[in-house]
Amino acid sequence: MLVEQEIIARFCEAGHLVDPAVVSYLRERGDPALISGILAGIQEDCAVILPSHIPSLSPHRDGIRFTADPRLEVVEGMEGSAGPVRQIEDYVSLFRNRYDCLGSLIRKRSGAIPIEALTHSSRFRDSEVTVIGIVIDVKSTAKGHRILELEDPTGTMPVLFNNGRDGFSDAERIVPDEVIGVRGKPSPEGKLFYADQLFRPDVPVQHAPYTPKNSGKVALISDIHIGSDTFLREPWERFCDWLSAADDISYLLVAGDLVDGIGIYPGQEKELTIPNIYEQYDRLGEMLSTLPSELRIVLAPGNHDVVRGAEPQPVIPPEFRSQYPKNCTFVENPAVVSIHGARVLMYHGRSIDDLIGMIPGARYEAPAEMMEAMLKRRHLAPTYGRRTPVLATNKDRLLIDTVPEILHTGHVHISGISRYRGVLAVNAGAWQSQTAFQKQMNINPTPGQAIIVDLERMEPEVYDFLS
Ligand code: D5M
Ligand code: FE
Ligand code: ZN
Repeated sequence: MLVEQEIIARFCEAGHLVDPAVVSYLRERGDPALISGILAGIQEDCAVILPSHIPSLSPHRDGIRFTADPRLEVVEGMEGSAGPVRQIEDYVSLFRNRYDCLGSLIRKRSGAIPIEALTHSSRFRDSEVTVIGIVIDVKSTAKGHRILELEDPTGTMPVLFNNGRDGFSDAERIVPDEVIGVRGKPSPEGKLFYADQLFRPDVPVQHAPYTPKNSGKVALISDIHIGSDTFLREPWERFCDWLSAADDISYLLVAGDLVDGIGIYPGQEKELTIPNIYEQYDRLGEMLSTLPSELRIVLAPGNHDVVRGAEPQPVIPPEFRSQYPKNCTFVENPAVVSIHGARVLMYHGRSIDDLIGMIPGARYEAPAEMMEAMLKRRHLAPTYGRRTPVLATNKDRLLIDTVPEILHTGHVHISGISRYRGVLAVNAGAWQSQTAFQKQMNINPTPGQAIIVDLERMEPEVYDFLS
């Protein structure tokens, strides 16, 4: 086994800094000879050792490109794919599908044995092994260690992470219902598993995002909240004027909460300037009609929209779409759109509220950190049964199956940008000023911003239209 400090020290002695992704790769492999191999192949003046310096990790380009023409294609979450509400038994299939998909991502990096092989036989009692399971429950002990119940298709087992161990801060971030792998040793009677190391499905270290050529720019926004008395009409108009003149922006993506809706919270009617749900959608349609007809607009729903709240949320139904121009495409929440082959995973982001409540140190002011948490877990809403309602479906639609080039969310009304292992994460703020509720909760929005991404360079820029 290799511990973090040891790896950093080896590179430091040789005069190099080392990227955290390389450290976690080397810890997983646990082979000190790999470090010597990397050092042998590196130039002396190389300041930071990156994943690209690891000989066995050449950039991985999967070659899946959807089309060049039409340039925008809905890959997942097209109208009609969300399906109806089904029966309670389907939750078994949902979690089985989650375990199979995410477990196989972990298994690619570390062979694992069934939990039953530990609890029912003494064969592995003295060896270091890996098990993969869904976290059924997780809590801290009186002494500050982390204990969790891990379940795979063969059984369950309590797993202990000692707070004195290397990498304990990752273990503190374990949330219920995520799929993890743990390497360690069972106790002599086989009743408890002492974990040394945690594996998440994660984005591969060697992931190389695709960057399309001559593809222009995309504007990422969210949470317009038409109909609310806090909708910011003037900044919105300034944005529309600017967008109409910006002829290198070919796409506008909206990640949900298109309108404020009706009956979303008690007393909402007092905060509405348009109390009719049809009129709210019509108003937005009229506003979008003023934008250039060549702009491709993609509209996904959020928790304020007219469709069911359980995710995946279906597209806004046709009876609300009569005022929308032809260049609008309605998608589900979540959805994947491919722009010139660059994949944008759009998700409203309701689970960010849940993640902030569970992950130590998480803050509303840094929503992009929660997007990283989603990417590491390869899941948009890992924890079931809190504030994010999830529908029983055969296939877990909230899995991050294919790694996107861009992850685009909203919901918390605070913008944030981050890059994680080549994936650009953008939380796109809102067009609504602070509501009475947010004031009570001490949530300070950053409204009136659009995040523009140059797809060829994959570089984001924030434009502020508030004043
Ligand atoms: O959510 C905007 C933000 O405000 C989001 O972070 C949740 C928080 N919010 C808003 N209303 C509530 C209630 N009733 N409970 C808890 N948190 C809330 P939006 O989806 O735009 O309402
Ligand atoms: Fe919102
Ligand atoms: Zn929302």
